[in-house]
Amino acid sequence: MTENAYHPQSLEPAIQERWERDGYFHAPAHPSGEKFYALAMFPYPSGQLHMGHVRNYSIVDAIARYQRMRGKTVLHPMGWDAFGLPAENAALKNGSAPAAWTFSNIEHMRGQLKRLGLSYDWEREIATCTPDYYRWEQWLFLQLWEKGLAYQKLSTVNWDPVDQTVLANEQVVDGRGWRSGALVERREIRQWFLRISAYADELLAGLDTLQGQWPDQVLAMQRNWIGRSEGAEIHFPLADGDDVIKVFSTRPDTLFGATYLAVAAEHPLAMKAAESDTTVARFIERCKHVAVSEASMETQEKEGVPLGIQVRHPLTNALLPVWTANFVLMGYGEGAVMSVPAHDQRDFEFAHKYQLPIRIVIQSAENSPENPHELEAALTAPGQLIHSQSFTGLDSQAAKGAITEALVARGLGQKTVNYRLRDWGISRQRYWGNPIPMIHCPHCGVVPVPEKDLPVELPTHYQLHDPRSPLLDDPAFLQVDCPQCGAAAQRETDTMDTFVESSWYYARFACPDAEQMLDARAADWLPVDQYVGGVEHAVLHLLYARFFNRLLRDVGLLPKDGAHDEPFRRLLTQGMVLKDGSKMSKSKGNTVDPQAILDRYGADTARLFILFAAPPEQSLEWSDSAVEGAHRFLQRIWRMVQDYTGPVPTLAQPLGDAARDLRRAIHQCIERVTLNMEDRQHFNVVIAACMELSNQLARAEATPGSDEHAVLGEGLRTLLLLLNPFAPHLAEALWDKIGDGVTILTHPWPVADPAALHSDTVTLVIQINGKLRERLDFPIASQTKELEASVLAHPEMARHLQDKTVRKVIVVPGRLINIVVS
Ligand code: ANZ
Ligand code: ZN
Repeated sequence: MTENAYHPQSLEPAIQERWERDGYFHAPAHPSGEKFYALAMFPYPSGQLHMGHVRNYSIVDAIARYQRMRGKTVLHPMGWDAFGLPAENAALKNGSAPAAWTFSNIEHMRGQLKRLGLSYDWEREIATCTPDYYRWEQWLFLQLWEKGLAYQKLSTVNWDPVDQTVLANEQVVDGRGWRSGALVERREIRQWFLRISAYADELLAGLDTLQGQWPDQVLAMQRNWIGRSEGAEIHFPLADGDDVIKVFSTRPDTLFGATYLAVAAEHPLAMKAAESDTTVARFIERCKHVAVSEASMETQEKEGVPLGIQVRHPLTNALLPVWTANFVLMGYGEGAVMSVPAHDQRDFEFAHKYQLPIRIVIQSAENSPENPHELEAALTAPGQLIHSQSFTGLDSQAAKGAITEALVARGLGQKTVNYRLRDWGISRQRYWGNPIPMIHCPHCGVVPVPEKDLPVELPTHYQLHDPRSPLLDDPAFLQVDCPQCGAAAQRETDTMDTFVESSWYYARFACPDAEQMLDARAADWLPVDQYVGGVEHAVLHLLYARFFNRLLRDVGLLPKDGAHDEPFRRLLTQGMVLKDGSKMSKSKGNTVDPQAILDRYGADTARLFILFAAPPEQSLEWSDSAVEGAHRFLQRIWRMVQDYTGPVPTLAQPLGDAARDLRRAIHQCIERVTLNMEDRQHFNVVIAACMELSNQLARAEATPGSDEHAVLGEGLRTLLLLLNPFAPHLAEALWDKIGDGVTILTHPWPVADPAALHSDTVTLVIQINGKLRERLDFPIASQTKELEASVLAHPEMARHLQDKTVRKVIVVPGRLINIVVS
């Protein structure tokens, strides 16, 4: 081993020490000049980094380092999404306390991140399970409670009758409790909700401002999730009594085709009918055992039973029967639908199955059928109304408005908008989470914990023996005096969904030590300029964070200036890391431990490989030989720079041909790389361009003192600057040898020199009778006449033109020459 061989195992820690000592990655309290906030979705401290983490953080680190070189003030923080179920599960398994387990994992993973040389401002580190963090969430909860944006309602949970505990969905395996194996029951209990529905319209409109900055697929998923539908609420009076059944319909134009109503099994009228009708009662009971997810609603066999009651059509007064059906969701619209079998496929199938009448009221084509017997499927397209009283002849669009107005005039309906988006249930009956700051008093009901008593600290001393939350059995936590009347009262034992913590951490990073939830620093640093994480967070996390950002604004912690509505200006969703074609996972046993790669090749190789193997948004197939290849590439750069003799001289103009061509290659590379760093973010293309440049540099025959030698020096420096975002340790160490004596970290990103890009020749496409035959170089300043002559005289053209008569030569300047022959 020679003294100056490439030894990343010793080199990288030394460079990291230097970075840390000089504090290069500390962001100032307030940005000076242009700011750039780069953020990766923070990890759950599970214990070990996996390759998905390495990919995520390498992408963001490359961006952060690039932006520093662009002269921006960069904020690049890291922290821990530290509450959650795995800590409880681990505690149950090995008798540790969730807090101790979590903090020791954080210790270990922090070490791994540091070994990767990621340019974090570690002074801003956050762990969400510390009272310093979660107390502000409790504070916000109190504000939301005051505004009516946090509330309680009955909701269903999974109950394990043996372990006597509520189970999270992931603890239910094939309908049984994960530990006890007992059949899980559904129970209704009071739980806490956040009124995200109040922000549905704003969250939807905000998506338009993200167009082009977020992946289209993520925008589409959020739009669907919010699911805005315009339509009408229509009232059908009961034939007996003066009650009405309300339905929501997006097609009021089909009102005259409604032949029956269908209500959900949980609808009050179905429940009432069940009291005296055992068929209805048995049907409702059966529905209870089917999963409530919409997906299974969609695929299950459509079934129903009549309730034995009738309603009047709001415009014809005709009597229609009321059914209960398993495809009607209680949680959507009014929990009831008007069924229009001629124009809705689901209703069509149901009507066929149960012999219910079908009435065609829309004609969508020339010879659209009028007779229901001719129908093989529902006619779902809009069209012209028939058999619809005075509305006959209107088109669907006009009829929607006109029919809704007629309903309004009769007091039997109104225009409405419905959303699929449900309020966010944040209650978890788990221990390792943020306590909801509420008190239950036998006299006053639900009373908020006074602000001065915050935080409600989560006790951390428990040894867990069974899955039941220890908070339920701890009088020291449970018993409290009512803040209103002083009577003995009980604390709320539900904790918050961990998605609450991850909904605002990005804002807290701007002011991690603030004596309030956020201070003025947050407005200066937000929004995050580049957010990067897995596409599995496309809906929940990213929607909740967009919701919270608006809550923070509306409680006065962020400016209402329109520039702070959205938390993440630009989003990149990185692809998965695969091995042998499937996602790396412990259960498949196909993981590669990042630590092993770090130990063997060093951080620069790991990072370079992972960014070279695929564009960031696509999945990446692990390849040992490609890791080797990345390592060899770095070794080669190392050697090239070590072999470069003497200091880099300044360029003396004019350059000889070879030197000029080499210099052009260098500056073309700068152009190409910069474009890909900025807009496309295809770092694999960037690295490929650097590899190509390194080949060109390696071919240069540069004797010291020659102009080519000087250009080679410029080339090697440029290469280090371009590679710095990807292999920062190597770049920094080699910069010591051929750089400018100042760290490469803040060295300005190279700019392509237009004079170097300039070429004296231009390449033209040569066609014969319109067919491509050659590409030839000509002096750039040639006139059309000169070109005509030189192309015909060109030695390469002789074989194309022999035995032919040239009829005409057409020159398109700068592009092509077409020679017409016969
Ligand atoms: C009559 C009708 C006629 C309908 C027609 C559609 C087509 P989106 O677009 O998803 O909002 N619906 C309303 N509430 C429902 C519930 N709780 N469970 C199941 N289905 C329900 O869907 C709105 C349509 O879904 C509504 O418009 C209603 O059926 C049905 F030719 O009303 B429609
Ligand atoms: Zn009280």
